[in-house]
Amino acid sequence: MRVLALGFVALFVAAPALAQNRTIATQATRLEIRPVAQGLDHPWGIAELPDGSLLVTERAGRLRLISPQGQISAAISGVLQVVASGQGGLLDVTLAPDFTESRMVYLSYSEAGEGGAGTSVARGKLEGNALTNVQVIFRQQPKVSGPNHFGSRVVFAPDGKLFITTGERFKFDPAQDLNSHLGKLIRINPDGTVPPDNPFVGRAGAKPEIWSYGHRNMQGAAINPRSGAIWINDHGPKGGDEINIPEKGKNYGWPLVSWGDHYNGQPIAKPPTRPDLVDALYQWTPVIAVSGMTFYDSSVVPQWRGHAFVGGLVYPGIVRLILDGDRVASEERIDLGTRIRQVKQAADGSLLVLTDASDGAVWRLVPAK
Ligand SMILES: [Ca+2]
Repeated sequence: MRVLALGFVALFVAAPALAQNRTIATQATRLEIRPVAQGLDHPWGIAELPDGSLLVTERAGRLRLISPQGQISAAISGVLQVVASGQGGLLDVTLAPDFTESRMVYLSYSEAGEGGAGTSVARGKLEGNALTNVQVIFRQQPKVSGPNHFGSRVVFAPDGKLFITTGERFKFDPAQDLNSHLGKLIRINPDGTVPPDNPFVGRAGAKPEIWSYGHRNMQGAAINPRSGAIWINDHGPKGGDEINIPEKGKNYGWPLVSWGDHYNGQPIAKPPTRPDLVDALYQWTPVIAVSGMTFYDSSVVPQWRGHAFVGGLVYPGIVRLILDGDRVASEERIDLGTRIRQVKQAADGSLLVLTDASDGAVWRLVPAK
């Protein structure tokens, strides 16, 4: 026990002094914003361990463990080399559903290789302050030049399959090319093999890992606990951020159609959808610049139960999507005063958010007493 306790202390470095708690008004409840940790360089992904500690990625390529008391560990060893440029770097972190036994952690990141860079996913076993037996289970092909549109979230479905959101690397047309992983929702087994019931298995000239296509840059995804389906959010161009519930084999339209227009002012064909494509479930014009996503399934704030939350980068806060089944009935904007990279419900019914800054923070949002 003594050795373990010493090891635990050695794991954590000194934490900077935290900002003060503050409270804000929302429709359901007054919310207290409690800083948990700060001094993180563009934190991107967060996963809560069974003991209440938090794994957080920093986009520059570091994975940190944050104790329940807010102490930040030294960088965890074993994380693979990332391309930390533009929107690329170390991105999402997700625990295996059997983490308590397996200690397996999944990381998405931008990886260099022939042609440039692409989104990859690796997994490894968390042992103390190290990831061991690290193995790459997915590599987006082809790798291309440029620092934009890597996606990416990594989400386990209730059936144990792994969804990986990607981006089209700011290359537009490849989102429609089934022989490319760019702009696709990927579905694989946790070991990287392809489930035989994926929609394009056995089709010549198509990548078998593809679940759905015609996506632009999906930086948020979550499983709706009521339906078991994956929901994603996708950055639109100038206008047209989207929410979709991607179905097997379907085409979500980018860049053939969009609710927005190209940044250079060039219009995109209207109407924003057509019969052979799936229209967005919900869209924002002007954009909020969607980041992460979570579903709220706790009784701590009963008015939020069954609703989704989406982070905003341009809109500085989180948006509550008030759902009626699979329809977005309305939204509530909760201004947090800064760019938000991820929002995730914690086991205790609070919301954890990551601020997007070079001095980024983890905040916990709880009903004020
Ligand atoms: Ca679309």
